[in-house]
Amino acid sequence: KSYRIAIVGALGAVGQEMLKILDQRKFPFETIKLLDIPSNAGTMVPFGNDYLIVEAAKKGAFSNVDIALFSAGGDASQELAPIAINEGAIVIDNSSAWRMDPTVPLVVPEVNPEDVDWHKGLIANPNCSTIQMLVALKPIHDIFQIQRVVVSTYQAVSGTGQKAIDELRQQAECYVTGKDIIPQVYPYQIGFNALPHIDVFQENGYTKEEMKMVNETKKILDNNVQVSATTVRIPVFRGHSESANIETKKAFDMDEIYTILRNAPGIQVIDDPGNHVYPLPILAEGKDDVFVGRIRKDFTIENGLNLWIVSDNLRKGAALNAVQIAETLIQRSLI
Ligand code: 11C
Repeated sequence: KSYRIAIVGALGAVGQEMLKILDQRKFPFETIKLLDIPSNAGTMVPFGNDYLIVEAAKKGAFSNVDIALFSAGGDASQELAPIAINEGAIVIDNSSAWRMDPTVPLVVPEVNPEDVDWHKGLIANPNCSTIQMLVALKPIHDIFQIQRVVVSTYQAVSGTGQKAIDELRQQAECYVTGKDIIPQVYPYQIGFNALPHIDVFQENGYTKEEMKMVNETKKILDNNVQVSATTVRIPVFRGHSESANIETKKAFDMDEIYTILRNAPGIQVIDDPGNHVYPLPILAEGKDDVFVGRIRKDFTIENGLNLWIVSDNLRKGAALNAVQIAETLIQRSLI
């Protein structure tokens, strides 16, 4: 069987990656419809030996669509996802619009694939920094019961979108040519800097990105897992990195941790620090796995563990996870 797919926000960084991944994974599609803002309609996008022509994302565009992959921002999702569902599509939404809605499953296929079973037309794709952390935590949690995680992130500018990718490149050019750097996307220069600020600040002093890691972890993995997050934007184009300090309820041996991580789905252990081998964002770029390294015991508490977790934020953090949710729907005979 094959399926009629739509990508909403098809010209964005994640939309383009979705198209690439459908092709690379040989997803069983019958047709692929590219939808974007009306002013982009008519744009020709190379695909295989041919082109796909972008159409306007609007009412009526979803009547011949089985699965609509949305990555056009929260406002577009809020407006168009109910229309798409009404026209017969199952929506997999990459925005944060519905993630915490109790009637909407929030799914990382390596962690909670069974949650797709109770969807009512819409399945939410989690935030990129949450996804890669949970792929690494899940196999450890299953056996040793994680109680608390203290995580600091080092996030690439592509998480913000194409305009931030352009801005970092431009600031690097200004820096080497001695021109003034005028920040536009972020409140400060991102080139050669680190900004402890991703998304808007909440009343509790944390940013929205930090609270996504806290709340999405509870919904996806386990309501009893406590997360304390500090999210930081760094001048990397692609690939988010995370330093996670983990406290488990049950005692573990480091050998067990290595074995569990090496055998877990979606994880590649890269850990030979003596030979300078550890996960790096430039090595994760374009790859599907979550890379885990710097695996070491935290000797300051009884059951403590430190991990360095890196993944391509546009792939596993967004487009790939969304396509894997679609594959999960097929595997579980839900479509
Ligand atoms: C970033 N994590 O790196 C964000 C991007 O809720 O889907 C994704 C925001 C989201 O800036």
